[in-house]
Amino acid sequence: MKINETDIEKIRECKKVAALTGAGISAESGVPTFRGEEGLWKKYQPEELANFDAFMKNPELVWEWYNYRKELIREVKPNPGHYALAELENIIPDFTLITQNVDDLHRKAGNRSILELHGNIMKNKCLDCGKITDSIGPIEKGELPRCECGGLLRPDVVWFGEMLPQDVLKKAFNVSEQSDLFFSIGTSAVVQPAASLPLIAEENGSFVIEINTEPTVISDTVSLFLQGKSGEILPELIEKVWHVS
Ligand code: BJW
Ligand code: ZN
Repeated sequence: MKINETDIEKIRECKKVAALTGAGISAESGVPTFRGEEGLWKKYQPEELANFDAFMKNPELVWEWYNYRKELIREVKPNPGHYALAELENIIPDFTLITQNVDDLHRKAGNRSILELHGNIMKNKCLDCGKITDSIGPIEKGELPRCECGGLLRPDVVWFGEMLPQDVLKKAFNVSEQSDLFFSIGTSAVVQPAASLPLIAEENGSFVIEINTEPTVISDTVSLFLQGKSGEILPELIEKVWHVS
């Protein structure tokens, strides 16, 4: 990891820290990302499955994708990148984790100050009565999950063309704007409005660190781009900056 002493000092001084995470932070736990060849499920682009019209047209297909992911997510564990962010929340009293992920791995790692922008894959919402449930009873093959009112259930996540939870989004904008240190970790930074958060942080004078295995659309403008796996870079960075005797 390439980082100079001036940047280490600057980062150490920061008091208000926010971190935005995307699918890449969970990749080392075995959760596939969305974009790029390896991320695709049965060759579908995320835009083709993660939208309401696709669900209404073919709910079986969309539920098949979610059931596959839910089963996978139930089995996986947080990785050193998640644990590093949980440690950061203990080190920095004013720390907020903003995640686009729906896999709950940050909570499992120990973070408590979490803003979930795109919902949670383990929750479901009834299309008729709006009730949220986190359990679905056993379903016969070929059947769709239904609410106790008989309505069709959908995953309680945010699809393309849908509004993000407004209270959560407002808090995410506020903490990004007020941060003096902002991390953008394992996200391609293309899906709005989450992709605006690093830019808003930067515009307001925050020191923005991006951690990603590949350069993204924001890599050229951030204060520091650290290329590599978040499960390796984050523990190393915490060691260098905050583990000082
Ligand atoms: C590693 C790694 C390792 C790998 N270590 N790194 C303005 C302009 C243009 C379009 C829009 C706009 N505003 C809104 C839109 C439309 C749309 C949008 O942004 N489209 C763009 C694609 C162009 N946005 C929306 O529709 C949003 N809603 C909205 O704006 O509402 C207002 C509105 C309403 C009505 C009309 C108009 C406006 C909603 C977006 C919802 C996104 N939902 C999904 C699915 C969630 C549920 C689920 O999980 O199933 O969210 S799509 C998918 O993408 C998921 C993710 O959270 C999201 C972001 O993906 P992410 O996390 O960045 O993953 P990847 O795969 O893209 O990247 C992984 C990265 O990790 C890569 O860079 C790797 O290199 C890296 N990596 N291993 C570190 N070990
Ligand atoms: Zn219902």
